[in-house]
Amino acid sequence: MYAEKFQSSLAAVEAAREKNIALEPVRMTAQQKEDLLAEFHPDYKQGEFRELSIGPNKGDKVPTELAEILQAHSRIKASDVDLTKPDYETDVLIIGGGGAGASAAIEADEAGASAMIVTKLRIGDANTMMAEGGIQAADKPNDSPATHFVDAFGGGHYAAKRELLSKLVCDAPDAILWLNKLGVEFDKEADGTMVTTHGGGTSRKRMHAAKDYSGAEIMRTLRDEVLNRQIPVVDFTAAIELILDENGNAAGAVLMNMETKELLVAKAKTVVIATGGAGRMHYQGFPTSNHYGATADGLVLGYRVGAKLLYAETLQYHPTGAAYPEQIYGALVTEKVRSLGAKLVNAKGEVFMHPLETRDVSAASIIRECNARGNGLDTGNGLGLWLDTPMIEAIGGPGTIEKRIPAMMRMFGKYGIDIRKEPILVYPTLHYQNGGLDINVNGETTNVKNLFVAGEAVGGIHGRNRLMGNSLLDIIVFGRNAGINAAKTAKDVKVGKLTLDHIEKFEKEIEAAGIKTDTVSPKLLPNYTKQKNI
Ligand code: MEZ
Repeated sequence: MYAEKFQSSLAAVEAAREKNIALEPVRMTAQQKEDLLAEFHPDYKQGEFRELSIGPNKGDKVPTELAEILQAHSRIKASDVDLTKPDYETDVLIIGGGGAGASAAIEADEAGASAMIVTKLRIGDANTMMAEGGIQAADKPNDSPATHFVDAFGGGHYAAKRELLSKLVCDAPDAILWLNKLGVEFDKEADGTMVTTHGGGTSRKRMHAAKDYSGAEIMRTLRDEVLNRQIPVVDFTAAIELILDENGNAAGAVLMNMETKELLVAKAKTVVIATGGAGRMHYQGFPTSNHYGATADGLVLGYRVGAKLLYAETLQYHPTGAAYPEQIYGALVTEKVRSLGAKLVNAKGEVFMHPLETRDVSAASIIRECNARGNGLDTGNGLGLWLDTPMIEAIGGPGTIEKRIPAMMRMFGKYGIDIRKEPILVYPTLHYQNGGLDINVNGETTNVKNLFVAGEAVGGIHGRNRLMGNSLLDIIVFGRNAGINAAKTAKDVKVGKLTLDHIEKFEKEIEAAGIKTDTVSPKLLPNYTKQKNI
């Protein structure tokens, strides 16, 4: 049920629906996209970025909020912990309990290494769980990894590291088989063929899904596998500092019990950072679709020991975050809604763009439309415009929404909005960190040995913009890859004397650069109170 103030606009949307369904919106030209992004995409707002004064990316610009935590004090001094008596010893230490961390743990275990997961919340409390629309893989006869590569490379503005993107698309069909074998209940036709759909920027239907809770279904399966294998999981325990050995190689982490604040030492032959994204940094004041723990911790941990970042200045604003009602402000409205036929419509009931442009272009287009006088609506939370969900039933027939996107129907249904009959209000929401730590094709950071990274904490796989469904894919492909290579590397590693000397070195850099800050990092949890540094 919508408030009175929306009724005349709703009537306009309804009146135009039949005509809008038949409409074939034209795609933008490359030049139109460039101009649009430069004027309206948040990544292009120069005033929102700050140059780093210290560390391996000194001189690079990153979001102001990220600069603040990258150039912050450690939560500890080296003298706070006794490195000679580790509380845990393992071959492969995996920091993060989402899809990438779980995949790494399963493969490290499979390779015969001892693996251990530490996570500041619980295993599965991660962005993987929040992913809805699906996972890409070119496994149909009309498709190929080469075509998948071309789509993703173009969508990412030709900036992806080619060897990483190539691995992503070539390993994708096997990733689907692996998940299917582990027990993921993908949507299938009666004959067992996987149901696949389009996403923004895909030239073939290659989105595999479990309705619109694909991430939850994948995470459920991975978590079961980790637990069945009896891989140790230390939950409610955050990694707050990496430990190096005397040779400068990664050799473990200082952990902090989230409740008691007790400090613990984990010694390892190799370390995998799989800490996920950064939506809870709320860059530029945006709401987020991300999990509560998405605070860019891995970037801080890696940066402080000298690991380089790649494209840390590029973020993804998912075009369709819920803009109304307030209780779900910023929550993800899956792109699958548009894959199934819903179009974006302004306050006057006009279609203003092709619904499946790539995400950065779609988000910028929505922002432009909302800013144009009379075309956006004041939702009470900010601006928004309509995503005309009843089109889905008109195109696919009654029952399509309940069958294909039941989570969306439930989410809005709780607030009295029946998306089969009424459109929904949307606006871009902070969704994904395109950039992250720079890795090679084995998943190891390019400049700190024995330090691996997987999942959203990696930069460079997708370039400067990611296509839908390539993130669930990358956590599997690069999670598995990191687990396999971290286990293999661990076989030959002799860990030297453990040190935390980098903490003091970093402090000196802060001082020498004249940085005045009270901030400590990693942030670990968002701060929705007036207190500082919780
Ligand atoms: O890849 C994603 O971010 C994704 C599948 C999101 C969605 O719209 O469902």
